[in-house]
Amino acid sequence: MSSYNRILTIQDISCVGQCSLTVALPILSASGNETCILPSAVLSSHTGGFKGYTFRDLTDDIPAIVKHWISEGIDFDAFYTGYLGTARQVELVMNIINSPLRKPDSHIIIDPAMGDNGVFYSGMGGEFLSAMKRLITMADIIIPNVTEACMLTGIEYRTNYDQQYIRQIVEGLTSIIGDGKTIVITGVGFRKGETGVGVYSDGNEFHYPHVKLEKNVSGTGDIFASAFTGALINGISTQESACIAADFTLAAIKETIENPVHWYGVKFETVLGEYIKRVVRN
Ligand code: PXL
Repeated sequence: MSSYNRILTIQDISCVGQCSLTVALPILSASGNETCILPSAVLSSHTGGFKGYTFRDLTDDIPAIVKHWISEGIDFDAFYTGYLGTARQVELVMNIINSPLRKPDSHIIIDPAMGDNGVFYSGMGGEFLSAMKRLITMADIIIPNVTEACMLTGIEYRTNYDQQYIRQIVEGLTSIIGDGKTIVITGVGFRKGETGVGVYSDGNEFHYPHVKLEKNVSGTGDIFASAFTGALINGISTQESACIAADFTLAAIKETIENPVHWYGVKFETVLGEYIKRVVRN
């Protein structure tokens, strides 16, 4: 089933912290695909708990990088975006998706990485949100968590909710991105101690619940989105890709949960072998 695709992933390099590109690159490579990167910024660490991190915005480098690729006739089978540093960068990503780097059948997968637990990540806010609302209209698949889904739709963030609340969010997202798209929402749980992933497309609803482990760290959304993208690109259905990605993320959290020293991320590396067994089907 697997074929070899060229994926472009656009997100930051957080040098320390196991998120964004330091997660996407190994996981997508493990899925058996060529992974090209466009670093949106270089930070000494992620912004979720480290103090005094550095932030080098690479926005000004992006147009020349893209121009070079176009002059070389390079194109990509899939575009997968994660954390982007600024609203202007989001606009540049829209230009990339509209450029000759895209093929008619390229997959466009957008993780609107902006926040968690009801709040924006450090340094993000309204202007960024407006830009992200425009970017997601270009996606085939979006992968928000509940916080990001609420920010995008303007629906109040809640931690206790029922199916109707999630349906309202899905309707709101559909009205932004249009019909015929797939919405994958992470962190959806309807019972105490439960979380999970929801997959919604064209009126179809699928929910894969699993135990909620109390390890709230940056990067789990990136691990999920990268694992999901790798599976999907290998021809696995959106629902099965979501289950594989959820199982992988949970296994990675389990590897780390007992270790307070490893507070900043999760050890996905030690469970990559299990992921490969499920997504590489030659
Ligand atoms: O998607 C998580 C993430 C990625 N990159 C940076 C972050 C975070 C979350 O805090 O700070 C720089």
